[in-house]
Amino acid sequence: MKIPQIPESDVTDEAVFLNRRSLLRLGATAAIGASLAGCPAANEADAASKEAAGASDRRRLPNVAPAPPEFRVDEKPTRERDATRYNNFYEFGTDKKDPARHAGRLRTEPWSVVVDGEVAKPGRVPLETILTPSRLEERIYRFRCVETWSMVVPWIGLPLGDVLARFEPTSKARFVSFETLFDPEQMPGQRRRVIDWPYREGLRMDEAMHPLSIFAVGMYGRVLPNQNGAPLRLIVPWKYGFKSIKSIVRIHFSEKRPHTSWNDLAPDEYGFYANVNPEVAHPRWSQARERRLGEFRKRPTLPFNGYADQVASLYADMDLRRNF
Ligand SMILES: Nc1nc2c(c(=O)[nH]1)N[C@H]1C(S)=C(S)[C@@H](COP(=O)(O)O)O[C@H]1N2
Ligand SMILES: [Mo]
Repeated sequence: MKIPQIPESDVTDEAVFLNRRSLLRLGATAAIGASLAGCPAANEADAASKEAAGASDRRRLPNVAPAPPEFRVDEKPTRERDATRYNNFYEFGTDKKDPARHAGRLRTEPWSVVVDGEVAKPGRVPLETILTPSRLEERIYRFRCVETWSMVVPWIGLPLGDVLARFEPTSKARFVSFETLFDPEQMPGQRRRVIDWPYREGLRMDEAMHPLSIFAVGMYGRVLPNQNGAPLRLIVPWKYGFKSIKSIVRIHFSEKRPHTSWNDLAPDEYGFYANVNPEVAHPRWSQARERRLGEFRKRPTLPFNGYADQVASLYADMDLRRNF
């Protein structure tokens, strides 16, 4: 096992924390259904050769409503290649290139989501049912990882609030949480316990119901590539990227604040709220600036990732330095 040297370029990496931690543990213990499926690559070699050819075999999503102005940033989208080849999806490995290499083996069809907790209509819901009543919409959002890289992505999805409302949360539901698939056969990164799998994230109900929050099923006009969280992921653009949980199989409503993966791992480094905030530094690096994928120079990070006008009121009575 390699002792993790921390190269300068890696100091903002979420994985650095995990490497330290798993070393410690080692020391201690042993030394739209068919419509969304596109054509998943049969195996990794296949996926790799398609990737090398630069071909996108992902299915184009028809009949997508264009983003209204308040859901469309006026900035050049990141190149699709960059957004789909540089990922965080630890279920497939902790290197940024691992998800694009290995996520081809994830079967995204059939897919269903378990809905439970404080809700009038619990059950196991096929993905098609989640998607059918609404028309898909494009949303062009900034996306800011806590590690300080960022991008601008044309997502395709539907308002999270519309979907959640259909399950009829009870009056006790104050939070909603989400879980990613746990299946080490398909997700080889889960064979190492870098995280207490499954990956979990959660939001306060008012955050989830906010019109900026979406379930994404596509990007750049096509279904999501597996490495970006197919077939169903969260996008909450004013929060750090780790809140935007991928490949969701469970939606749970609760009265109490849920446990969430990164907050459980290192509560002083990754808050539950995780609102993008240039004024609150991560304990190991500043959050004042960020680098867009494909760009060289850094730019200032904006409060709430540039969505302050739309979301700051959600936190009017909170101390955002304490509740970071
Ligand atoms: N299940 C799961 N969801 C996840 C992650 C993960 O490792 N597993 N990484 C998060 C982090 S840290 C970021 S920055 C974004 C990255 O999304 P992208 O690869 O589409 O850019 O996904 C988030 N969702
Ligand atoms: Mo991230």
